[in-house]
Amino acid sequence: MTHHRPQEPDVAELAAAVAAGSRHAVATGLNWIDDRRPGMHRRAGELLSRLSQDRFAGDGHIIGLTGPPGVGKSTLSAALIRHWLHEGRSVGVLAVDPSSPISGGALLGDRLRMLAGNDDPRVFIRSLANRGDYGGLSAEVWPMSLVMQAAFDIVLIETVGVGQREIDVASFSDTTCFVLQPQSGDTIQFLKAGIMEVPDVVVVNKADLGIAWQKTVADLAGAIGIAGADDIWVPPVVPTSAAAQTGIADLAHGLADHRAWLVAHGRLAPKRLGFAADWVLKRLDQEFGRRGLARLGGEAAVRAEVAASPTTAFEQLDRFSERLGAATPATR
Ligand SMILES: Nc1nc2c(ncn2[C@@H]2O[C@H](COP(=O)(O)OP(=O)(O)O)[C@@H](O)[C@H]2O)c(=O)[nH]1
Ligand SMILES: [Mg+2]
Repeated sequence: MTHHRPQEPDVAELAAAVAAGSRHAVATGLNWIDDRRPGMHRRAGELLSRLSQDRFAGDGHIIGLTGPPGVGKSTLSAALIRHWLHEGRSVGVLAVDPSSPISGGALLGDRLRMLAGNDDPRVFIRSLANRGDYGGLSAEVWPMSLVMQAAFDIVLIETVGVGQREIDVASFSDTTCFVLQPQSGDTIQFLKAGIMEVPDVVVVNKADLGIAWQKTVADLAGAIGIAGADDIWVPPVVPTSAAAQTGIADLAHGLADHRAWLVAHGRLAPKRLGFAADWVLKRLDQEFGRRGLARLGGEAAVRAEVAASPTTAFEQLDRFSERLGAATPATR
């Protein structure tokens, strides 16, 4: 799918409009990232380089909301959006919907739009549906979240987290929030067994359905409860009802607390730098495979170089590609 229009705006103009929070400009920026033709992809890289200069390690909050289908992620997103708007904050949402046989593709974004309304200029919702290509999709989410981060106070990324085909939200979210509903014994076992990575915030939604949530909260706390050392974040377990809109403020506080904790412990900037490296590695792997990576000295060497360089991930990817003597530039 391409979105070329005869008159594309100038990169500097578009970057300024994105930074000013224009939803139209954000939509254009996301289309640029999505556009697979060579010229457009290079322009997307330029846009991102401009946007990342001041916002890359700066403010904003990128939150990944994940969990099995049907637990109430979209309903909860809508409730959170209302909460944040009430606080005077703008919100961008990426609904990552990998044409799941369960949710039936584009439903996720549509449902969210229906729940949250899309007429407030401070809310922007984009659905990534039906791409088919899982790896490609996950590589695009990070640059897209950067565009949205430049425009909005909060970026929320809803993904379906189930099974092995899950998009790794932890590789682009400052804060990863896992949502489940009462009596989710499997998830608790996965956490206990270390099969599932411990999220930063855990939500037990549908607390309106009866008291079973209390046991689920206690079981979860038992499964993830690490004795609170000062340099270890202890994930809060927050009961909510997205339907009855209870616990939403607690959840918003839990998410904000995690971000504040990252900043206080000097972890936010390194974490975001890690996302940049993750993205560079993903793209190198897509285009040059394991061998290409090995020729650059392996993953650790690439990570170290990304961390040490003052330039953006996009320029770095170009340089790595040049070094590999690529016929096709990394920005395609
Ligand atoms: N009783 C109850 N139902 C809820 C709650 N949150 C969501 N639901 C319902 O659960 C179903 C799935 O919700 P949805 O937000 O689409 O879940 P998602 O697939 O995780 O995004 C819908 O029928 C919602 O109305 C809640 O807090 N309580
Ligand atoms: Mg949903």
